[in-house]
Amino acid sequence: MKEALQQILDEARKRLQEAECIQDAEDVRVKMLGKKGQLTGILKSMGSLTPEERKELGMQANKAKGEIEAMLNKTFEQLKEKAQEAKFKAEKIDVTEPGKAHKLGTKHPVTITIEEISKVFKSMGFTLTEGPEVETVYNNFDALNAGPNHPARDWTDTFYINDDVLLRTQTSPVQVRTLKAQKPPIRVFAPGRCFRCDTPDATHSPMFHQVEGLVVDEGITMADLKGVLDSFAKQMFGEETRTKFRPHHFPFTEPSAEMDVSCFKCGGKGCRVCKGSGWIEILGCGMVHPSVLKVGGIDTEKYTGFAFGMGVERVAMLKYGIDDIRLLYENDMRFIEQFK
Ligand code: 2NM
Repeated sequence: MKEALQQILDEARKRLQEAECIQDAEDVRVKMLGKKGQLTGILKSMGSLTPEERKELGMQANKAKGEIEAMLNKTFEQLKEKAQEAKFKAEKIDVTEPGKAHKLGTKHPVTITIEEISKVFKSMGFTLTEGPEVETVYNNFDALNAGPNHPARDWTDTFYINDDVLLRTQTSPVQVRTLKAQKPPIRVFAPGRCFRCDTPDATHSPMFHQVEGLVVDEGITMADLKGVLDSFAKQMFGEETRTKFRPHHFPFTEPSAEMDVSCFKCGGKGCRVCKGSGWIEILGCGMVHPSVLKVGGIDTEKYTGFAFGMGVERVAMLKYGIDDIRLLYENDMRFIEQFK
């Protein structure tokens, strides 16, 4: 029995020295001190001994048990520390590692163009205004002198939501809201999304952007219109840019015109961009029709105004040499990333 105890002690010591993880030490504890353990077995078998033998062996067995428990505790401590160290080592942060670079997005060419146009009009004292993309039929058509039978109202060209509500087909309703809300002098521009029920092709998209502008004050004439828009063209396309105004028709202006700019690619000699003409059509404009001013409660004896509107995608396509409007709305990063 004594020898058996010594053997148990030796084995426990040896196995604990070799233990590499907490589970190894736990296995030793179960094997020696567990319910079916070796030392427990010895203690259980002591019933067959004489009282003297039992006393003697009992003391030794308890001593051995104490020793094993002490060794176990020490080993558990050491192994816990070792595990902690390994964990810290694995978690160590190398602050000299190069960081993961996050890819920065780029501005969309339409955004860039709106910002460029806005910068020019802001520099001339215009205030940026915005309005809802879901508009009333009244603000989008009636107030703009496009009467009940005007072709632009055709349901095939317009996204109607119901009889009285639609997706705006132009940003002019923003100007209508401004006319109703403000008193002259008025000097505003309105960039924004517009919607027309067009089948997409190289030059049409059912969603597109416009920038429109409006000036109302005493004594505003066509000369103001020409001066402001000529200055815009020079700031936008280069100081050497020339402009010309051709008569046109819009329901909300009278007289109306379209403005061409001398080709910023060839300077007017004729090239692919201007299709050989030397001129590029950029915007529509005119003196605000008195019936539009009256909608805003403006005294048409005292005040006059001019307005203009341009397609942002068209300007962006001309500036960046993009030949298909659909490229702007396919979200192909290889395309979008080129405009920085
Ligand atoms: C254009 C062309 C000409 C225009 C008119 C107005 C309003 F509301 F003041 F009457 N806003 N925008 C206008 C005039 C728009 O776009 C081609």
